[in-house]
Amino acid sequence: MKRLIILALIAIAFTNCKRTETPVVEGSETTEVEDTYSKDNYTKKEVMIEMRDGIKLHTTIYSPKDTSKAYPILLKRTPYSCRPYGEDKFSKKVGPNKYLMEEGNIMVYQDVRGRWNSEGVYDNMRAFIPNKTGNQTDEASDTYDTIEWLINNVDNNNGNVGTYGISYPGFYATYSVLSGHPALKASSPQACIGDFYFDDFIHNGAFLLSYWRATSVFGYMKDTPTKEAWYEFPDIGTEDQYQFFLDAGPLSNLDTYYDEDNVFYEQIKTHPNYDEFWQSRGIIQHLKDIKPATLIVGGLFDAEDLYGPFNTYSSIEENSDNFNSVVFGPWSHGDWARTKERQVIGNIHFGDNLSDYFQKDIETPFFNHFLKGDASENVDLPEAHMFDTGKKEWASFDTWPPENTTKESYFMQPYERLTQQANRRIATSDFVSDPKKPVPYTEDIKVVFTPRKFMTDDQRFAARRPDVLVFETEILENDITLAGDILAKLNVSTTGTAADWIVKVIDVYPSDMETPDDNEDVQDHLKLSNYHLMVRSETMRGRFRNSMSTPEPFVPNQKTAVNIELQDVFHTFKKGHKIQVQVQSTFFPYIDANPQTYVDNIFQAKEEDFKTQTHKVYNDSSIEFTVLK
Ligand code: PG9
Repeated sequence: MKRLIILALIAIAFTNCKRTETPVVEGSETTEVEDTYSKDNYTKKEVMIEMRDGIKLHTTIYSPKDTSKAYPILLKRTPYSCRPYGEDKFSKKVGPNKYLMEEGNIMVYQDVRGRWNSEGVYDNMRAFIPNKTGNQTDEASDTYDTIEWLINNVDNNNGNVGTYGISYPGFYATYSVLSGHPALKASSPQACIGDFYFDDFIHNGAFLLSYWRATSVFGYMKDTPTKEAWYEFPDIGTEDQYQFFLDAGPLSNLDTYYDEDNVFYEQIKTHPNYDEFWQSRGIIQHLKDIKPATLIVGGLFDAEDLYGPFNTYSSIEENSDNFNSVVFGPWSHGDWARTKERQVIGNIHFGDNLSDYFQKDIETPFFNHFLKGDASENVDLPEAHMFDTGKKEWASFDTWPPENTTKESYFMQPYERLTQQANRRIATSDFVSDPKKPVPYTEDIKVVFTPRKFMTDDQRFAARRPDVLVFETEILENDITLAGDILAKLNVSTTGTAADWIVKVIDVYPSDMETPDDNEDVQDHLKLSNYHLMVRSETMRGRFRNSMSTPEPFVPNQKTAVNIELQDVFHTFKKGHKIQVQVQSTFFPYIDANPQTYVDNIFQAKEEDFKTQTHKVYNDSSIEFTVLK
């Protein structure tokens, strides 16, 4: 009865909940000027560049006032706006970093088709058309037409163009290398989305409920160019998003917030499987025979886009002969473009001036070499520059993953043991999974635009729940360094016909680990003693265990293989630490709760489909690490 009253109250609350204020969206680095450097040293022009099909795209051009020399063009195409609009209003920072700004480059920003002050119709992760005919367009042709106009109309350019961007802008940077324009010599896709079925909104078929509000930013289409936001975040009337989503129950109860005008959310709901809708929008498949030099950048604790940068780098590396390099640091989403000195994520301090080092000693030399220097000479940059998040130091490799690695398996044994030998006697570790009492993905209940900080959260709160299985090594007698991907090979059963499986890899700090008195990073209720640092996690919606496109129910109580690939790590588990693996079936509200009863489309599941089930993990389940020799 209580739930019915709650649902009734929610239904009443939903009807007229629209937040009126215009949210400033993540990723829009352009802000009103405080620092006058850009205004003092750059001129600003705003133009509408016509594409081959007649659609005009808003383009903002910042040119150095010093016209004594020619400059490359650094282009960022974005869905997040070219704000501030107006030729008399300057962004505080122009370009990828302050070094490139102060050296002088022509910095260009463009609203992509269908966004903000550009004309046209937006399409999320617009599909690349390899053999366009006539006036057919995609983001590659829009990039080509834009570069062609810039090269021929912007004064003082040296004929060389670079592209860059973080996250969605990173996707457009990746897309740019498919344009084929000869002036495009270098591109730096950073935290670049590769495929929305594995980045951001969905992970291996599980919908990221934590992104539900963000669908409003990309779902509502505008019909005319605008310099003001046309979308609104729903006002959920609380700061406790765990409780909000828990009380909402089945996803269909959220439909009162969005009507069919939220085109993107409608698409997510009607394409639960990895079908042609999603497959056609993935860009990784097209990254072959790439000509411009590429610098792929990511954060090892990036909660939004890990699949994208790792697979963008590896696909280009396998299928092209260009200069292709990769940098992954101890960063969350976009940290490397910021200027904070202390690099801290959650409770963990990784070092100082790491972003500035990247901007000054990697990103700036990369663009200078290929856009200003003699690109025929070898650039003095490593193929792979990676940060060991356990040792907290950089290392360079000739390849990524490194060649000198081996695969080592650890088995999930009863009594919470993780061992390199599997016990021959079959046994299971069991837990009861209640979708109405889901495991929180973090202790932080606050409403977020998208999850970020949780990637280094302490996992003791989860380890102490009966619906989270824990498997842990003895205290390590030697360091062990993981350098590459991780593969969880679960053998499971459930009393139900559907289940999600989440695997977390955790670095357990020693119990005598001290928390420095001046350590303002660690939350008051925590200490680094016995800290359970999450190094990597991943989710698999069990119905997609054999195919992302063809879902299958579980047969109740039948032992079933579920393999989950976790994205690459570079982490040394030091002597005295322990490796811990956690397995659970809810991760809320990071992902939506699985009803644990097989239904064709979970977005249409009913209250009665949600059932408590008992899950088992067999002791021949293992986790395979890529270990640096
Ligand atoms: N990849 C990030 C994102 C995409 C879509 C919704 C929310 C976040 C980003 O572009 O920042």
